[in-house]
Amino acid sequence: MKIRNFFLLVMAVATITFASCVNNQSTNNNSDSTMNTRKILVTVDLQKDFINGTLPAKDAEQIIPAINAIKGRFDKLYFTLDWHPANHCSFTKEGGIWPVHCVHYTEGASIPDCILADVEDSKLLFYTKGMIPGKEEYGAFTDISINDQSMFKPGDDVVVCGIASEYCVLETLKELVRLSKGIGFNLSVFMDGVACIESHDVLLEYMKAEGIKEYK
Ligand code: VGL
Ligand code: ZN
Repeated sequence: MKIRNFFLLVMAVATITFASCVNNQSTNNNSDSTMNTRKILVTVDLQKDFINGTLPAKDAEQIIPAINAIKGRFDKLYFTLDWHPANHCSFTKEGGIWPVHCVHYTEGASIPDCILADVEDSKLLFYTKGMIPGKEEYGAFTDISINDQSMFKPGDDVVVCGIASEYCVLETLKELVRLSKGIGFNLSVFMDGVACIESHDVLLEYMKAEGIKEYK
C-alpha cells in the first residue's frame, strides 16, 4: 500500500472510531433511565390567608424557607389555589365552618412573592379549586382522569407539600394516589413543607396506610 493510501486508511478508521464513540455516548445518554424522570413539586394552597391572613395554619411561616430551599431541584412547580367566590359555602357567614379566606383575585388568595419571584415561568402551573359557591372542595385534581397525562406522566417523581395538612394536603394526596396508581408515577410528601391547622396525625396515618414515603 502506498504511503498516501495508508494515511487515508488510517484517517478513515480514526473517523469511524470517533463517530461511533460519539454515537455510543448519545445512545447511552438516551437510555439513561433518569433522563425522562421529571421531578414535580405539588404545593397545596400556599396562600397568604393560610400563612398570616384570615385562616393561618400552625408553623406556616416556617414551611416557606423549607420549600424555598428545595424548589430548585424540581423541573415543574404546580401550585394549587383555594379560589373562592365571595359567597362561598365554607364561610361562616354562609353557614360553613371557616372564616372568609382565599377570595378569588384578592391579596389573601395570592402566593408570597419570595416563593415565585425567582422561578422560571415555564416551570410554573397554577391549578384553582373551590370556585363553585355551594361546594366545599378540599382536594385538587378531582377532575383529572387517569387517561389525562397532561400534568402527570408515567415515571414522574411527584412530591407534595403545602397547607393545610389535615384538609387540602390530605385530600389532594388522595387524588394523587388515585392518579399515581392509574398513571404510574412516584409519590412522596415533604413534611418539612407541610403546615397543619391542628395536627399532622391524620396525614401521617394515611401515608403509613398507603405506604407513602417522606421526601427528605
Ligand atoms: C383549606 C380550609 C378551608 C385548606 C381550604 O387549604 O386546607 N382549609 N379551605
Ligand atoms: Zn377554602
